[in-house]
Amino acid sequence: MSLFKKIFTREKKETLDKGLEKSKNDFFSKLGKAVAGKSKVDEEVLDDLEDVLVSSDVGVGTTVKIINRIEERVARDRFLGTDELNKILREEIAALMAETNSGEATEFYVPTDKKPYVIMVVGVNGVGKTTTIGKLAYQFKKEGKKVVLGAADTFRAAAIEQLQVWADRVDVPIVKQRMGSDPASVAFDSVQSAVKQDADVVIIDTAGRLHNKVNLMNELTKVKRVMQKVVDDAPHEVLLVLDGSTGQNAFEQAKQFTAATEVTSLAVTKLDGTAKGGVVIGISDQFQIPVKYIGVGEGIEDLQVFNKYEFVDSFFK
Ligand SMILES: Nc1nc2c(ncn2[C@@H]2O[C@H](COP(=O)(O)OP(=O)(O)OP(=O)(O)O)[C@@H](O)[C@H]2O)c(=O)[nH]1
Ligand SMILES: [Mg+2]
Repeated sequence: MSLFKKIFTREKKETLDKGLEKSKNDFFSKLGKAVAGKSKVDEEVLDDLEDVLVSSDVGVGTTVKIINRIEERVARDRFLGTDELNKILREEIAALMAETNSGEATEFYVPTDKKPYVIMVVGVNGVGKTTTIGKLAYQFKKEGKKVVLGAADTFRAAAIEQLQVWADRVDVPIVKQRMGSDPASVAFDSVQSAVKQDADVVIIDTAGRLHNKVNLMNELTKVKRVMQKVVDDAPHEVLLVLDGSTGQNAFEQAKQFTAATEVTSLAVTKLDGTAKGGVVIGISDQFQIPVKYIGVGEGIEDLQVFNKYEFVDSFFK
């Protein structure tokens, strides 16, 4: 590993540690209260632990799995001290996460067998789609990739301007039309432009706000269909962005989107400044679709490739 890589990895870890600070403080303070004055992990401690996990946005389904695992350990070992609970939780959550599809990668990566690799970014309004696209473009460019952005959120003039700001900041080309124009037409132009420029990756922004959910899903389907006229297996990735700070709402959105349209990867944003970071554990466990990226701040460097081992390590440090 080069010296640069080592420094970068340490910085990544520090950003993650800092981003998860609130979630960790909140979780361990609740856990501390749950075991206060108790030396043994018993039925009551497990009940309280269940409440702590649920109220930390891990989600009911995943919480039940974690509690079951710990119950098995309690049954196996005759005496389990509350002083060991932290270590046990860490081990059981790590074991549970190891079984998920999420978080195997450690670095930003664009597959080279698809050129251009087409990423369509979806999600409800305000979750961090445009910001995530800007941060991704920055990372891909840093890897030496040729990136094109497509402003297919034509619902608001400000949405196009915001993507333009990111395109300028990262210094990558953007394809756009006027506000109110057909998003599918912008997506078509974007993919076509990427092909002409021999780009490695094209990232398409879409609107999250439409008159209703059915309209939104229909439009996303149309955007997909139209870009297939240029690259027949596009989009190669449909990235659903979820706002981690909304906790259980993020869960709900993931459920609704994955039921209505094909989603192939997830990004969970705004993990900094929230106590709901546990939602990443639940989302990784409950969905077959991998969590690929996490947002840990508003800055250009504040998007990380989600790695479950690093995440658990940071959470229980
Ligand atoms: N703290 C923090 N803020 C974030 C993060 N990601 C995005 N944001 C902020 O969230 C707000 C909304 O982000 P956008 O990228 O505009 O979200 P969007 O999904 O494109 O929103 P619409 O275009 O309105 O649908 C902005 O103020 C971003 O700076 C993150 O990881 N951490
Ligand atoms: Mg946007």
